Amino acid sequence: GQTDRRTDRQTAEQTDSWTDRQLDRQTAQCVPSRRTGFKVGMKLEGIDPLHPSMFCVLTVAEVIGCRLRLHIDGYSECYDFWVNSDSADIRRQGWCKDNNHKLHPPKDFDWQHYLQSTGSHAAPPTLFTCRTSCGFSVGMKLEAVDRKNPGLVCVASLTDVIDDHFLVHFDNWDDTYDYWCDSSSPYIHPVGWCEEQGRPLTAPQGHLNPENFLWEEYLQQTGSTAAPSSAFTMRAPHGFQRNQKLEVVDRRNPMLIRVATVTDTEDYRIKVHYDGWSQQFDIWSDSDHFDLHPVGWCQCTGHPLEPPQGSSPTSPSQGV
Ligand code: MLY
Repeated sequence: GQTDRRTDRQTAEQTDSWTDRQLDRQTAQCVPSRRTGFKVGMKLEGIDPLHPSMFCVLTVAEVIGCRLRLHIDGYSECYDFWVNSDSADIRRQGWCKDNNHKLHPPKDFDWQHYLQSTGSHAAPPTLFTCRTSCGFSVGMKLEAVDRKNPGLVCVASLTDVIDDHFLVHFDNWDDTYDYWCDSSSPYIHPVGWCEEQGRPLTAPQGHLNPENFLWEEYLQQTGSTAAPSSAFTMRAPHGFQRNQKLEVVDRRNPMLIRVATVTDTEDYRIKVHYDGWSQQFDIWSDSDHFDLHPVGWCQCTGHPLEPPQGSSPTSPSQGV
């Protein structure tokens, strides 16, 4: 409507490059809310992808469309990672303090002092996406698939809950197996699920009698409660079909987004082929993965799209 168009125009006036303005005009009807106000150098707080239980101080190192390359302050650039600007994994400066989360900053860290001494600015809170809450709380137990060993369903706990997302942790293991998900994740089940399904349940590491693990006993010993089965929700079918085209982040070089095709589907996953590349680079991806985008997404958000290799004589060289 009228208001939307006015907002678009204001956004266009704020952006300084001709290309941005051009894209705005072409795509005003198409996910304009995806445009991002994040700028290189802005500071924020967010989850370290290699240690999903930790929040770190981050700097925006690069912005392409509405994707951000984030640098973990105090660490090598080799740990930089890409997120969408609406990611649940990034938070405004001060969020950890206000929400009782430990921030793992570089040594001797204080935000105000840090911003001053580095001559930098915090990313404005308005740039971060608002979220709702869920029926899970910290400490609740459940049965969860170990994503790194997908054949295992294991005893797990919720060690963090933020809005509608929570951190699944495997009892007595380190946090490198942890993952964030929401109530509709197909990888989590209420206590008792394995028994019901006649599947083995992997006991906590070091459990004295792993073959005869008993939930009742364990809940009592640990003084914890089971996550209520009512809090688990059903994920809607994904709707992807074979041969559909999409735009997908290149898993080996996450700076790039490529033209791709769905070549197979499962209930919660799809197989993705990067057009023009050998099938050996095909990947299985969760159907709700943030790296899957509909056709047109790159154009809408102002992100380059890598065309299929050898698709046109004028296409930029792809490198190998
Ligand atoms: N062979 C692996 C299995 C680890 C499983 C961890 N899960 C249950 C969190 C190992 O011992 O490292």
